[in-house]
Amino acid sequence: MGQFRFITAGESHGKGLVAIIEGMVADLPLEAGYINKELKRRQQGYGRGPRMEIEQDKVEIISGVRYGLTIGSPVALFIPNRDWQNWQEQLSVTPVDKEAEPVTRPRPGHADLAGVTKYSLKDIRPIMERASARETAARVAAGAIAKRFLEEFGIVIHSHTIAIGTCHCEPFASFRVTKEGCHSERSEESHGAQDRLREAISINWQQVETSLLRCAEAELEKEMIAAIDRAKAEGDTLGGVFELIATGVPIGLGSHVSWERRLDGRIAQAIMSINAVKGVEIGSGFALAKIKGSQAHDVIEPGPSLSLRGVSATKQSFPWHHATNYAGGIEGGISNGEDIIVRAAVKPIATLAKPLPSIDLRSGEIAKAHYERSDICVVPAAGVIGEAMLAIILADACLEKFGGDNLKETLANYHNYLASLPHF
Ligand code: EPS
Repeated sequence: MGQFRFITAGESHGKGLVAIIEGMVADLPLEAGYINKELKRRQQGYGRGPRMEIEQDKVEIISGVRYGLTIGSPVALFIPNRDWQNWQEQLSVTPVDKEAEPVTRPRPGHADLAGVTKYSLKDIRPIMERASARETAARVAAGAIAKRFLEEFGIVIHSHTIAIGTCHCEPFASFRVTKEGCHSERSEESHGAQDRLREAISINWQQVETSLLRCAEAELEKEMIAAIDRAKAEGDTLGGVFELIATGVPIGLGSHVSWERRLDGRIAQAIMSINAVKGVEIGSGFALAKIKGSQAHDVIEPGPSLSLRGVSATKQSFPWHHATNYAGGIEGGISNGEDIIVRAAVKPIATLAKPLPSIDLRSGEIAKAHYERSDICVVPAAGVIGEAMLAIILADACLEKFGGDNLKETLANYHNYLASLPHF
């Protein structure tokens, strides 16, 4: 743990965002264009506010890369904030003659009240600047390096939106639980389960990438867009659920032996740390609590796995496979060779055009919460941030498992590991 480390700095309307990434091996091909593609993906999504029309996130690689290859030293990244030019007075690093009017009406659901109290400040502005989801641009930049590294192992991470407010589709690896009991694929013919797995793999990711909401279902997307329009008209905001699927993950990342080494725990922490995320599930998650053990676990069957996992299916071919993937690719805190499936619940944005009741901290009197231009819905962007955070955890787990200081060394260790596995 802690092989791939990163830290970010920067305020939402400050000069820019910084990320420093430590622990990446040498000789990984890396170009700013690769990181910029991820930054652009994060800026998309129906329901974003006017700020996204101002920003065109582009990274400058300051260190750690030479002639297009990493050199093993910390990689420092800088993403300028274009909006900074409109905020230079308000966020001046040096003292100014006339300070900006302080923000004193905390927004319920934001870091405002707890933050201003904890840091003993009179102005909420510094809290809202750093609590802003703008910071996630720096995470996506760091995550792009992790993604680039994972590509070398054939690991690919996708995200899609499966719910906006009450508009939702069936999550994959799910159970249909009714009052009469559970109807899992287990009760159907066994190849029914395989069909279901195949379905999960056959999401049209190209369609997701061109969809306004990163949703694979066109009809559902229309309903979601209408729901966002309604929320906007009402001065309100909407949350939702995104799902992450990592394919090609080798068996054996993480460990059952100590709490902090468990891969599912590490993933949950990383995803939960994303602004506005209030719930995380792995595999069938909360639905597993409603059913019996005989229905909940992924039966192990003899025979090679179907060629469902692209690269990994060929690289790690075992004479067994799991009939289903309710565990979401992790058992006992260890990756089990199946796809890793993670879902996260994103609460509605806390900045409301029709503000909630609050108080003015100067007078203690009832007052409407502070309002500034904001987004209506950020679930698609949150999915891209989720990809970055999952990539960071998987890159860390790969570095921990395979070690090495140069990409060649790491990949040689990886291939040796696969060759050394018992094949019964
Ligand atoms: C945010 C408020 C909005 C969002 C911002 C997150 O910014 P502003 O206050 O400048 O209108 O657009 O998100 C981003 C800037 C971003 O890059 O994602 C908030 O309060 O969290």
